[in-house]
Amino acid sequence: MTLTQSAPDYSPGHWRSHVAEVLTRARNRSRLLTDSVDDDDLVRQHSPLMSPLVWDLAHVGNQEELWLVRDVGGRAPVRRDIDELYDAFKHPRAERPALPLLGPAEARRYVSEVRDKVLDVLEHSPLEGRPLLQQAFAFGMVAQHEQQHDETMLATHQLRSGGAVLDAALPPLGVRLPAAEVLVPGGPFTMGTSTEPWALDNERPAHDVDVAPFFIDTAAVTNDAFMAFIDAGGYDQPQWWSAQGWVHRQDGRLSAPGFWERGGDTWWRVRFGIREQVPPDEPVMHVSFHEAQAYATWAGRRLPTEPEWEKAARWDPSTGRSRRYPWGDEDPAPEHANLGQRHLRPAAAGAYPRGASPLGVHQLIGDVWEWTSSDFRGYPGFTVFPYPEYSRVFFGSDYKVLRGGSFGSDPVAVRGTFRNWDFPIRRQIFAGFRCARDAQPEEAS
Ligand code: AVJ
Ligand code: FE
Repeated sequence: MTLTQSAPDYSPGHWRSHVAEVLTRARNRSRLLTDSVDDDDLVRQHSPLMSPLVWDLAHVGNQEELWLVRDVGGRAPVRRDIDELYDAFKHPRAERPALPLLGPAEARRYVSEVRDKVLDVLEHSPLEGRPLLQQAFAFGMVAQHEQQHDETMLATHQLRSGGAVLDAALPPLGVRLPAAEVLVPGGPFTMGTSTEPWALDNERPAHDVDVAPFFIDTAAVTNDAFMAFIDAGGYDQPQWWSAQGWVHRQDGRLSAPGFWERGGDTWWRVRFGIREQVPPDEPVMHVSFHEAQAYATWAGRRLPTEPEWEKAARWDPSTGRSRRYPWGDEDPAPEHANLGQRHLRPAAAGAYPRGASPLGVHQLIGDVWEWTSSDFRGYPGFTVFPYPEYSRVFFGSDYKVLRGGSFGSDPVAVRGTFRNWDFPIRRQIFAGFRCARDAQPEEAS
């Protein structure tokens, strides 16, 4: 039995205004992230793991041109000559600074010329007919793409050296949660979606998955808890690490999360150009999958699988239905989750009581991406849409899935079904984790 939400059925007029809003929000953010540094910082490579910010900017414009100006709009190319430069598969990130890229002023002119044409295409498109047009899918895909690169650019800001250029209010304070973990009863639930209008191909189709009963943490693992692992010698004890994880720890000489430094008997961190004491009750972040897994093993627990994470986030025990978000079917609002770069850090546990799932699991959406133990693979019945380079080429055992989005993820680019993935050694993304464990038979009801 599959129970899912019915497809929102909106008119082309609804989609036109919604698309204009999300595209504008994405562009305002791209501008903030690129106007806040000087030209030298825009063209420089702050880390071999990242593109120069000016590459991300023009790449966003180029994807928008390919999908919305040329494909959806059927219009003449703006700059066919630069397609190759901004094709992520032609040039790995480390090579990008040496390419004859558009300079900052040219890149800004290019993206705004493309945007002007896209707004005209939007006005004239029927937003029905071809699958790419239905429910404005291609526009939603492009808005999500820009926001994904904005989050990547935010990670580049975190890696750049020099003083602070970004500023934001503090997130709401944490509130003590009634329980550290909750039981998720066993049984089937509906994973993925066939109805969410802007869900990407890897989130589809909806399918039932049977999950054994398990416990999951009500909040992400904190800096304080992670310090206990460090203090206990966890980074020096191979028994907590997988074989691959131990190689990663040795090669990287890891002894603490990324951006942490020891000063006397205190841990400090640099966060967007500000050096500060590591706040004990914030979720730990800038840990690799391997560090997350080692912590969980040391704690006598494990990472949740991807189906477990999604069941904890979406399954409503009173109806048996899977929700769009932990709090229900409404789009994220500021009281639900720490999303959209409104704050420049994750919030402490309990800060978003309105965003909790029916079972009482908090902050599954926003704050930090959460590593799961699952490889990134297509769901049963997966079909490429609209291009294999978004998801399919990454399927396999090289990548681990992350769920839920971070404080740097825009609401348009996160859902209960949204799947992110990265190499298990990656630490520059805004990722943390929560732990899970099997329920024993006597605990399982
Ligand atoms: C889904 C975040 C892994 O940034 O590599 C951006 C998204 N795909 N441009 C990435 C993406 C093409 C992707 N992630
Ligand atoms: Fe991209």
